[in-house]
Amino acid sequence: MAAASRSLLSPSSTPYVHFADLRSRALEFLRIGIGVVWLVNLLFIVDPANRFFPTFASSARSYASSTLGGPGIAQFVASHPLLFAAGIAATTGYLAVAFLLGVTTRVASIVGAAFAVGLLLTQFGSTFFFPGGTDVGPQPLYLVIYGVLLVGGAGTSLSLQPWLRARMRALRAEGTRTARVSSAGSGGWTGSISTSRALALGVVGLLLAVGIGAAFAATLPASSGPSGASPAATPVTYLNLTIEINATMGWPQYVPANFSVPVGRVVVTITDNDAVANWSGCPCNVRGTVGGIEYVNGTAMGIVPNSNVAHTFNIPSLGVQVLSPGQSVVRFVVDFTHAGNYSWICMAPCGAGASPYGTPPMGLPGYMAGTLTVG
Ligand SMILES: [Cu+2]
Repeated sequence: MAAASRSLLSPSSTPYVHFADLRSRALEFLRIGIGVVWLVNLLFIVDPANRFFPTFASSARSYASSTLGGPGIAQFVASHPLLFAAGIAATTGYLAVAFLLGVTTRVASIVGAAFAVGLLLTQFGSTFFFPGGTDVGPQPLYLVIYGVLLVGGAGTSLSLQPWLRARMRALRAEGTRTARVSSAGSGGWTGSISTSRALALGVVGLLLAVGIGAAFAATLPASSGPSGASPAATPVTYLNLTIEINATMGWPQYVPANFSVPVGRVVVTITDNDAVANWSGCPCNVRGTVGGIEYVNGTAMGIVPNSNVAHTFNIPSLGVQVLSPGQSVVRFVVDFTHAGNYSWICMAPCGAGASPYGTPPMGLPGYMAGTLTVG
């Protein structure tokens, strides 16, 4: 480590950093490891069971509440699902091939780092939030790995690139001498390169990405509608619930507590007339709704501030959780795909006794529990 640090930091060292065999082998395993990560991502994307493409728009929209600088980017991505889903799939495929085979690893490191930064910025609010954190959690680690690969090169002894370069050289040798291309260093693309060349490659890559993206955005139509590209989820039913104080008991209750909806997409509105209530320790992440969000007084939220959560609306068997702040109107969308009777409950400690988790109306049917019939 000390030797490497010296050669990296020494002002008299050349821009080409030379690593010991062991170190370069370690770099290669790092490269192959990140290639395996991208291969797993690619398999997830292409497996129809994961519905990556059909649910892309709503997934993108679910990051609106956690995007640094506002929901604009997530909403733009959600309104161009074809462009961004295809772009992410293509990028994932390229990174898997590049890192696994050791081809154009320098460019792949820059592309991967740009991708990681994009994910970090758009999902910033949920990156360090547990539970409910997303797969964006390891992105800072990935950034470090890309940095190491970019600075150190990714090694060549286990990669396809030297063979490809030899082929290219052989082909070029058959051509004219005027087509000679000078190549700096022995390692070429996978070897160590100077900072200026890495920067130049980065700028070229960025310009290419922006150009291709702009071309796609200009040619592909934006999908319209409040819920993105899910025409299969129609027809839409509207369900209105209120939370009121029962005049006789003085307890809050859902009205109605038992209700029916048809199979399909249901837009639920909960008008919570109960008082404002802090719930410290609230697992306040929205789950099971379209896009993983709810609207509180018109604002999209994936995580609701626990400074005011009076009640929740949970359907445990469907993994649905919606938070209801006091004195607010909550709206969310759920796609019910199967007919049946589903129990719903409120999970917020709203009992009127000394222990609010265990006293009525908490858990009391007709107040903070009931049955939802689908079909
Ligand atoms: Cu409650």
